[in-house]
Amino acid sequence: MAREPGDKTRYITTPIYYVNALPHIGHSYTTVAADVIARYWRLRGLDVLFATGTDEHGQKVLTSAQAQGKNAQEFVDGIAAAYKAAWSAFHVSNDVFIRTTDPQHMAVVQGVFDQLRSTGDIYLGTYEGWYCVPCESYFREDELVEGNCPDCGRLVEQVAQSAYFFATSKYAEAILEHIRQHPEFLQPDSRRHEVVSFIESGLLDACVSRRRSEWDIPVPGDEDHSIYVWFDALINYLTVAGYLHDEEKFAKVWPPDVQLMGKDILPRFHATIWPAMLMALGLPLPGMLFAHGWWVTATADKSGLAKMSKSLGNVVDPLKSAEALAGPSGADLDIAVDAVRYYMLREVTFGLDGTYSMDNVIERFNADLANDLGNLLNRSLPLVHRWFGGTLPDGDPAASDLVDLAAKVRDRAEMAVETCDFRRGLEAIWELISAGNKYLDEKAPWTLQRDGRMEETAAVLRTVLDVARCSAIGVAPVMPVVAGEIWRQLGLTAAGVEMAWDDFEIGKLPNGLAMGQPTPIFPRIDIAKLAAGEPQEQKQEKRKEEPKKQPAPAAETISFDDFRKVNLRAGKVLSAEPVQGADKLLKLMVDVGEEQPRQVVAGLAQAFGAEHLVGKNVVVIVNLAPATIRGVESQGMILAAGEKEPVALVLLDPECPPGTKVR
Ligand code: ME8
Repeated sequence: MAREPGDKTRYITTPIYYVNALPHIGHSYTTVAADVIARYWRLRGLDVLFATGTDEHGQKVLTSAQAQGKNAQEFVDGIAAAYKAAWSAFHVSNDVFIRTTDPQHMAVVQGVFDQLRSTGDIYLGTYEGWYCVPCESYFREDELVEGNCPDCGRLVEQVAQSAYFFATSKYAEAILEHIRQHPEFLQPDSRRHEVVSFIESGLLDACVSRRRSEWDIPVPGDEDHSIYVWFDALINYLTVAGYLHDEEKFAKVWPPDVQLMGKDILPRFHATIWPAMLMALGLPLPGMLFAHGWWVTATADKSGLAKMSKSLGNVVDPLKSAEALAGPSGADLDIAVDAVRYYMLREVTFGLDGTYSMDNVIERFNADLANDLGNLLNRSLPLVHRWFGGTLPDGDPAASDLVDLAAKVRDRAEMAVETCDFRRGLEAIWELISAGNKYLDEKAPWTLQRDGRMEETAAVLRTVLDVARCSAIGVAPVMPVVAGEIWRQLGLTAAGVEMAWDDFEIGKLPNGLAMGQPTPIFPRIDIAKLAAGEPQEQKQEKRKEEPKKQPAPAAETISFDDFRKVNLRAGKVLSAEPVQGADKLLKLMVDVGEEQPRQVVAGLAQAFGAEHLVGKNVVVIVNLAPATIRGVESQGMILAAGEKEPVALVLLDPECPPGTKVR
C-alpha cells in the first residue's frame, strides 16, 4: 500500500520473538535487516517508526518458567531484558520494543477480539480433532508423527471442544486478488507463489482460542477460553501503531511499509490470517511482507542442512561471533559488531538460505573491510596531514569518472534497499570503494607531490576522500559505528556536518575541513597465525580509549606517547646459531638484564654471520609480542640499519650494562 506522495512517515516491523530462547544469529538477521532499512530512511529525512519485541504468552512459557523455578512474569522479564540488551549491543535503533504482556497491548487484543466477534468474523464453534496440551496446538490426523505431536513428540488428545474461530476462509479470494493487484505485497517472488498455492489449496477458518490458561489473554466475557498466542502476537503490529488507544498516531502511521520475517512464518500466519484480520477490521494491508531465508548448519550426520534453532542446539550467538572477531583482530567490539552485521547482509542474498561461517566472517573482515574500505582512508588521509597540515586547500575534486560512478552507485543502492536486496546494494557501494582505491593508485599523488604539483595532489586527495565520505554514507545503515568513525576521521563530526543520504555525491566534501586523526579502523587478521594459534602482530589500540582531542599527527609519524610504548633495552648477544631451513635467520640468546636471556630470531645471518654477533652490545625491542618464526619462538627484535636487508647493526658502547633503557 504505497503512501501518498510527500508522506514522510515510514513504519517497519520485525516478528516479535518467542521468549523460549535467547537471541541467536537468526533473530539478529531479521532485526539487523529492519534496522538497515530504518537507518536508511532516517538518513533520507523520513519519520520512522521501527518496532521489534517479544511474544510472551502461551502454555510453553509457563512450563519453561516453572522448570526454572520462576514465576512466569519474572521469567519473561529476564528474557525480554536479554533481547533488549542484545539489540543495543548490535546497534539496533528500534523506536519501540513491544512485549505482549504490556497491559496496553492486552487491552488492544481484547478490543480487536470483541470487534471481530461483534461483526461475526469471530464465532463460537466446536473444534474436533487432535490437540497437544503443552503446545496448545490443534493438528489434523495427517499432520501427526506416528500418532504424536509433530512439534514436541508428546501424546495428543482427541478433542471435541468449544472454541472460537476466525473466518479466514471468507477472505481467501480477497487476499488472492490483493496479491494479484500488488505483487510487491509478498516478497520475494518465490514466496508469493508458495503463498498463492497455499491459499488456493483451500483455507480453513483459524481456531483463535484455547482452553483457559492463567498465562494467556482471556477471551473477554468468557471464562472458559483464552486468546490463541498467534492472534495475540499479530496484533502487536496494531498496538505499536496506536490502534484503539492513540487514534492520531494510528492515522499517521498505519499501515506498515515493510514487515520482515523468516520464511517459516509467512504463508499461514503473515500472508493469510494477518491480512484476513486486517480486511475484517477494514484496515489497509501492509506495503510489503518480505520473508527471508534461514541460516542453516550441517545436520549431525552431515547428510543435509538444518535450520539454526535453539531446539536443535546449533545456534550461533551473535555477540560471541563479534567477540571472536574482535579478539584476534584487536578491533573495537563495536567495529566487530558492525562487521558481523555487514557479513550477514553481504554474504547471502536476502531471501535465500545461507550457512554461517566464522572463517568467512574473518575473510570478509580482511578483504572487504580492512583492504578495501579501510585502505581507502588509510592511504589518503595521512597524506593530507603530511603534505597539507591536515587541511586541504579549497578546490573541486579532480574531474573524474568517479563522479558519475558515485551517482549510479547511489541509485543502485537505493533500489537495493527498496527491494531488500542488501547484498546487491553493498556490492554497488564496494564498486565505488574499489574504484576509489584504483584511482589513488593510478593518480599516484606521492609522485605528483614529489614533482611539486601540489594543486593536482590536493585535487586527487580531495576526490579520494570524497569517495570515502560517500562510502561512509553508503555503509552507514549497515555499519553505523564504522561510518561514524570515518566521519570523525574526515573531520566532519567536529565540523558539525550531519550525515544525510542526499549528500551521497562527489563534490560535497566541505572546503577548509580540518581533518581528524587517522586511525586504522580494521586491523587485519593474520589468518595463518590464527590457524596456528599464534598471537597477531599488531594489536590495535582501543579506538574509543584514544584521547579524541589530540592534534592529528602527520602521516607516517608517531606521537611521543607512541614512541614511549616501544621498550628498547641494551642487550648482549650470548650465542648465535643458524635456524634450520632458513639461511637468513639466526637464533640468538641475548642478555637483556632479565633473569633469563631472551631468545630472539633475527634475519641477520647473511649480513653478519653468527660469530660476528656474539659479544656485541645491541639494541633490543623487548615488548614486541612474541612470534613463532619457522617454528622457533622469538621474544624480541634487534635493531639494525638497512633498507630491505640489514647492512649495519645498531651497537652500544661496550660498557653499557645489559637491560639499560635506550631512549
Ligand atoms: O515465530 N534463520 O518467534 P520466533 C533466519 N513469536 N532467521 C531466523 C532463524 C534462522 N535460523 N531462526 C529464527 C515466532 N529466525 C513468533 C513470531 S510475529 C507476530 C510472532 C528469525 O522466536 C526469523 O525472523 O520463533 C523468524 O521468522 C523469527 O526469527 C522466528 O522467531
